[in-house]
Amino acid sequence: MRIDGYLTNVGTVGISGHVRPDGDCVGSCMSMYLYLKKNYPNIRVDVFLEKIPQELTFIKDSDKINNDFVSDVESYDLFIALDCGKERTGDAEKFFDAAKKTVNIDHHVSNPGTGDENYVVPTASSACELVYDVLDKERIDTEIAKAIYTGMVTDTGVFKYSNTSPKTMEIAAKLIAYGFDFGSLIDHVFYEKTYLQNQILGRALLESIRILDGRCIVSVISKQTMDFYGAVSSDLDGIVSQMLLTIGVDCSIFAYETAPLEYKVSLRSNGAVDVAKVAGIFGGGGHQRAAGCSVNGTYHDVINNIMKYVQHQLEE
Ligand SMILES: [Mn+2]
Repeated sequence: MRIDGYLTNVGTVGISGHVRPDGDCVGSCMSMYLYLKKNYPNIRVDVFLEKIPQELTFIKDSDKINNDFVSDVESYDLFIALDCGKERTGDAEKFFDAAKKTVNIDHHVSNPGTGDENYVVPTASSACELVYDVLDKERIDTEIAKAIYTGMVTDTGVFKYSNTSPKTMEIAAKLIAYGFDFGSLIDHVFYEKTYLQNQILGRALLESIRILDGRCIVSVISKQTMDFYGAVSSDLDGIVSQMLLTIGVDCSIFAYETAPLEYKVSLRSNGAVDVAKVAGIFGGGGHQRAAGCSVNGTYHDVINNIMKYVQHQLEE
């Protein structure tokens, strides 16, 4: 697919991604926006997304995103859905439905392709990788390259997850040739934490225990501790992954109290344990190496219950 092929006689373009936008969603929408604004100055382009995470606001023109999903254009000549099918575009779906022509670019295997024209490639690392594919490489600039690179970094966990392919790295190589500070960009969109987040990470690591001959590591944060730091659930992202990076550990379990006798549990594994199976027993789900569930009971009940199933798998 070449996006330039869909822009003849087009005066208005709408763009949207999925609800609760992440790096790939914002990166793909904004790189497409910046490309159209740069190369088609006479086309009106509107991007519709919910409020974006603070760490993505460095992307050029992200302050021009329409957050209230109100537009004086009733029917866009072209509407582009990125990083999702039309059903996940939230309040932008009405614009998609009313558009004269629609294009859907996505990398989710569950998306059958919801546009008049579709470029859905489940083997791609990210929607941003696919946006790079459809743009004319001669007409990309540094700001477009940064936006594309952002989504590739966040969706691959900094080129680490199994969705990272040789093609991903080839595209990333071409993007960094634009000369931006990719080290700072990676720190900013992926590794940086607030002081509060680092403090609560430290607390969780300090109070963790190892069980099953050190093959499993467990930690819990109580509601009282959350309140003490003024932490919300998103401040706990990444704790369970950090715990797994302990030598000798095959499985990490992190629980936090959401209400009295109610815990949200995250599980990670290096492959020795299928944590999706464990989470599934408690009504949760996920992937083999990353899963989650909610469990009721005291902290000790919750951990003992889950450990039974982890132990079972490790002994198999
Ligand atoms: Mn994505």
